Amino acid sequence: MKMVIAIVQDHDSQRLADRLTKNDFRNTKLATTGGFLRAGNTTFLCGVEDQRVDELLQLIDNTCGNREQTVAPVTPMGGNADSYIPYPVEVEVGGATVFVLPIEQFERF
Ligand code: 2BA
Ligand code: 2BA
Repeated sequence: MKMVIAIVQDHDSQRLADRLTKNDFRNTKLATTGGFLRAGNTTFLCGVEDQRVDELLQLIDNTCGNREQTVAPVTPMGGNADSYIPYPVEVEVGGATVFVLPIEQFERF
């Protein structure tokens, strides 16, 4: 058995929770904060049989993997308009940080 710890953006968390449950991956969801940006993110703990680890990682990647998103331009509120981009741009969003740990013992009391 392995413990998969996945840190994902809040934006992806509801979708990931739904898909985990739908695919019978038992999980626990924690509200967490990134140390660098000090912004909220979501951490999933998922204890899973060894043979389903790859399937789980694939599911996380498909749900939270980096993807391109078109962002509409935002009109600058005064100040420096030099960097203003007047057209939609593609930016990279999403992503997941995942750790896979061995479980020494698993009990349910
Ligand atoms: P929940 O996910 O809200 O699950 C509550 C209870 O619902 C579970 O109790 C179990 O009796 C039932 N249940 C959950 N998923 C099920 C499923 N796919 N099919 C049938 N019944 C299901 P517990 O097993 O005592 O778990 C209590 C809490 O411990 C869970 O709350 C979850 O937060 C955590 N947990 C359990 N197994 C986990 C695992 N493998 N990985 C991560 N967290 C786990
Ligand atoms: P990511 O590397 O995708 O990390 C997203 C979040 O995942 C992190 O949020 C943190 O909560 C968690 N995380 C990443 N690596 C971890 C690790 N080794 N152990 C435990 N948790 C980990 P934040 O800390 O707020 O970071 C947000 C983003 O800022 C990072 O995205 C990365 O692109 C950037 N970043 C973080 N630390 C950096 C640094 N020291 N220098 C430059 N950029 C950094």
